[in-house]
Amino acid sequence: MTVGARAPHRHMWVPCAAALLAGACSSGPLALGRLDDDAIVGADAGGAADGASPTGDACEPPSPARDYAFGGVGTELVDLRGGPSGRVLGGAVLDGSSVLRLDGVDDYVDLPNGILEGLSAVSVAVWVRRLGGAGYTRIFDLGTSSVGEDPPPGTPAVGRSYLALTPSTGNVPSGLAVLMSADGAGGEAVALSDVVLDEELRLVVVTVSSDAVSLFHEGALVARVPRTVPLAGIVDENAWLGRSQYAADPHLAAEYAGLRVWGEALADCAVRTLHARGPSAR
Ligand SMILES: [Ca+2]
Ligand SMILES: [Ca+2]
Repeated sequence: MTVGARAPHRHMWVPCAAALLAGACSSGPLALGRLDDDAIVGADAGGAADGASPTGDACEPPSPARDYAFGGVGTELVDLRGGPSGRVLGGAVLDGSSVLRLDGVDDYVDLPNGILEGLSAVSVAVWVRRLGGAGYTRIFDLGTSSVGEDPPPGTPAVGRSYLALTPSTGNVPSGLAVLMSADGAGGEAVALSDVVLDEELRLVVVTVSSDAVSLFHEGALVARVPRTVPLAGIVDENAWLGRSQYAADPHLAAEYAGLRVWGEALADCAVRTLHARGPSAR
């Protein structure tokens, strides 16, 4: 069961007042976020909203808590912030190109446990190039399964608790979506969009505040729903890129060029700044 599946709606403009004042956002046009009418839960639902900072610095992304480097060689995904490394598994390797390619068969990245531990808000930014594949693949999936940590390949398992980002689902609209649950599929809440990832490198950002779950594509807000699942209810012992807690979901074929995590919900405008600067800027 999903909560929040909705019928299609109108477009709306998402203002960037702080960016205009501070000149800190993209020099491009204001972002057009495509939102459902019932997905808007308040002007500051995403955390520190545009215009929230009297000093005009809401557009400047804070330093991330974790910042994984895809420019290495081998199977160790180093955290530039000094935290524990992730491991690249299934045969994929970092080749020094700044891009990690996952084959969509059995490749995935196993990130350290406890990324969500102790957090009441979080943001995850991923620069990813989707290379196709079925629905319900996972750009990331931070959680655990019915058989706990590290189920061997082929072990039947379903998701128990998770914060996950998928390119497509069986919902309407069926595009890029956030899936969040502390109680399996029956307790799943979703933030849906009609964004279909093409085969270009794209920035996708998920923010979870005390009030809302927000989804951004290329700096633009594309979905925002009330947060109904507590972050504290998620056990993140399987923190994966490219692999789902649900064993039946296929692995994702994709290239990754950046992954950052913050222990807070980024302001909408800060997400646009990230997009404008690209994956190599720090
Ligand atoms: Ca492989
Ligand atoms: Ca683990």
